[in-house]
Amino acid sequence: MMNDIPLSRNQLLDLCYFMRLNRSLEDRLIALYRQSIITATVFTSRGQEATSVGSAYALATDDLVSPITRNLGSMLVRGIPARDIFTQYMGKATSPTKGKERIHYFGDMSKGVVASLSVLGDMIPVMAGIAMALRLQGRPSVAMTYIGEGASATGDFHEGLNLASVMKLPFVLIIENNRYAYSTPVLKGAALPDLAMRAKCYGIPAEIVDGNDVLAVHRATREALSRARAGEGPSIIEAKTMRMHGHSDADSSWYVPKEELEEWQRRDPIDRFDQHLRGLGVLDDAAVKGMESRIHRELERDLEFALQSPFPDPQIALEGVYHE
Ligand SMILES: Cc1ncc(C[n+]2csc(CCOP(=O)(O)OP(=O)(O)O)c2C)c(N)n1
Repeated sequence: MMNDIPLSRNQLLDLCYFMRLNRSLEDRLIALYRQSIITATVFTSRGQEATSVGSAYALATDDLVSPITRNLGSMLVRGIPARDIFTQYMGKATSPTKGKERIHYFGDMSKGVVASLSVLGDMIPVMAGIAMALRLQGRPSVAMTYIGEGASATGDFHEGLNLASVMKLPFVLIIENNRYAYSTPVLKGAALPDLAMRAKCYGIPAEIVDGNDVLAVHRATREALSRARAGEGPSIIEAKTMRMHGHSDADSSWYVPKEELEEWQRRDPIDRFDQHLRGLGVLDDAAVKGMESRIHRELERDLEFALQSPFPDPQIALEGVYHE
C-alpha cells in the first residue's frame, strides 16, 4: 500500500474513520432489517468501502457526485449524516425524501450529492450532462459517478461515455468491479478480462486499481479529477473488488464459491489499511478503540432520532413530487 499522494496524519485517520463508519452503519441497517424495523430492501457494500471512501475523499468541495447502490461510503464522506440514512430506510417523515423513497437514492446539492436513479447506467448520461452544465457555467468542477461491472454493459453506459468523450467533458466514472452482478459472474457478463478496456472505444484514459486499497483508489481518482479539471476530458477507473455478501440482505449469495470469499476476506480493505497505518505509527489499539466508540455514539444518537421520528402524514403524499 503506497501513500504516493502525501496525505496528512489526520487525512489518513479520516479515511480509516469513514470506512469503519460505512461498515458499522451498514451492519446496523442489516440488523434493523432483520428486526423488521426497516422493511425496505437493504443494499450494502461490505468489502467495497475503500472504493467509495477513497474516491469520494478525492473530490473538491464544489465537485458533484452521484453515489449508487454500493456507495453509501461516498455519501458519508460528502457529509450526509447517518441520521438521514436511518430515517430514509425507515420511511420516516424526517427523512430527506419525507418517506417517499426507502433506500439511499437521495441527493443533497448543498453537499454536492446528486440523487441517483435505480435504473442502472442512467446516471452516466445524467452526470455527463451535469459535467456539460458545469463547463458552460465556467465552473472548475468535475462530475463523478459509479457503475457496477454488470451495468457497464447497458446502452446508457455507451451513450453517456460517448457524449462525455466527444465533448471532452469534466467527468470521472468509476467502474466498481465486484465480480458478481447479482448472480452473474463477471466473465458471463463481459467477454473482456478487464472492464477498463471499454475506455479504448471512447479514446479516453483508464486505470485499473486495487479497489480494496483505499490509497490506490484515492490516488487514481485524484489524478482523473485533475485531468478533467485541466480540460483533458473524462476518465474511467476500474476498481477491482468483491461484494462480500449477497446482492441484498435477502440474497444468500449461494452462487459464490466459499474459497473465493475466503480469498477476498484476506484482502479486507479495513484490515489492510489498519495494518498499513499501524506500520506508519498513525494507528494503535487506543486510537481504534476511540474511533469505534465515537462511531458507536454517533450511530446510537442518529438511530434514536430515527426511531423517535413519526411516519409521514398521508396528506403529504403529493408534496415534493413535482416541481413547485
Ligand atoms: C437497467 C436495469 N436493469 C436491471 C436492474 C435490476 N438490477 C438492480 S442491481 C442489478 C445488478 C447490478 O450488478 P452490477 O452492475 O454489477 O452492480 P453491483 O450490484 O454488483 O454493485 C440488477 C440487475 C436495474 N436496476 N436497472
